[in-house]
Amino acid sequence: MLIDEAKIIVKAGKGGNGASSFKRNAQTAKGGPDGGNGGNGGNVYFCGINDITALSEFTYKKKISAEDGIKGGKQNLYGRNGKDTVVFLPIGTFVTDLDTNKTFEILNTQDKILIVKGGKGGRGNNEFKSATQQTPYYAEKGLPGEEKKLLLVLKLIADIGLIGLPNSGKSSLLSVLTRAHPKIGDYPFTTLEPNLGVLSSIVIADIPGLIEGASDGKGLGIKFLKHIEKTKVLVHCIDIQSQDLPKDYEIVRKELIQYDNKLNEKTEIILLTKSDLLSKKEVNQKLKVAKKLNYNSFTMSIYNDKELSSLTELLINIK
Ligand SMILES: Nc1nc2c(ncn2[C@@H]2O[C@H](COP(=O)(O)OP(=O)(O)OP(=O)(O)O)[C@@H](O)[C@H]2O)c(=O)[nH]1
Ligand SMILES: [Mg+2]
Repeated sequence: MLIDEAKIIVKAGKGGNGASSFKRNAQTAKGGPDGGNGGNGGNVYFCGINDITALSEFTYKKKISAEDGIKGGKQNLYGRNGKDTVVFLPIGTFVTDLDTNKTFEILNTQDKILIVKGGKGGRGNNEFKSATQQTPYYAEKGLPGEEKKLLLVLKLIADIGLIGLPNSGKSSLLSVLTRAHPKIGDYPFTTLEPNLGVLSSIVIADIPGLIEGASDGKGLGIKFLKHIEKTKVLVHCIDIQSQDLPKDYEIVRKELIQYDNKLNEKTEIILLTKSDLLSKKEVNQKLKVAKKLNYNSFTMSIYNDKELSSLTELLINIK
């Protein structure tokens, strides 16, 4: 199951305490202060990774922390800094700070983004020695590390999104256009999570089918629509056997718009699928009806090589 959302707590390491001690050895019975400084707490960084499954790490692990700094020691021994933690998130993940509501996106694999900073280590008593105070006992405590509550939401990065009612042939289309092997079945809701495929460097996303009321949570709801927010083109699949093409078309359009009005502005093509199941005459009649809804309408059968190569060409050039 593709994990595309997670709520986590990220905590940086606490600074190590400074030490309070005085030099004592066989030669020195009452030496000066020699308490070393504590190390800084480790930071937590986020980095992008080309792995859409990377959020699955947070199914059980809800708290990410970096190591605390080590406390200072006698003989001016410095505590070492706590180790940093680097967390890898899929490119396209939106990170929202739940306290400030600020959001940013993980865009690439190069940047190492500081999320929470470790606390500063405390100074040892040696650092508090002065002309007037030769024997300070005081040593600083290490400061706490920053902590944030974050919401991670992955929005898949795809160029083309396949949408439509359940059973309209979306996954079948993905499997013939690309090398992806999504599950295909002659029943609704075969697809339970998004699938991605690549057609000569164009990424195509196949999402679970939508039904009337999806925006109110019916069927699998509209939570997968976030994965087509970034696409440039929507391929709206409608089973050519539909008894009421305009109605089936509108059901899906309505849910899209209810989710986000911006989806209304995307380039859309209608694909009347399973064209092999009707006579040529019936196919042409249906195509006429579809063209009234959207002039960019085509017919398609996964068993028809000619239609398949025209569609391939169209999708490659539409980008
Ligand atoms: N005859 C014929 N059958 C097709 C064609 N395309 C898909 N099918 C069949 O239609 C049924 C549904 O196909 P899927 O690709 O699983 O449909 P889907 O839109 O992904 O369905 P959900 O994941 O449930 O939303 C399967 O039985 C397919 O074999 C086609 O071009 N011709
Ligand atoms: Mg499917």
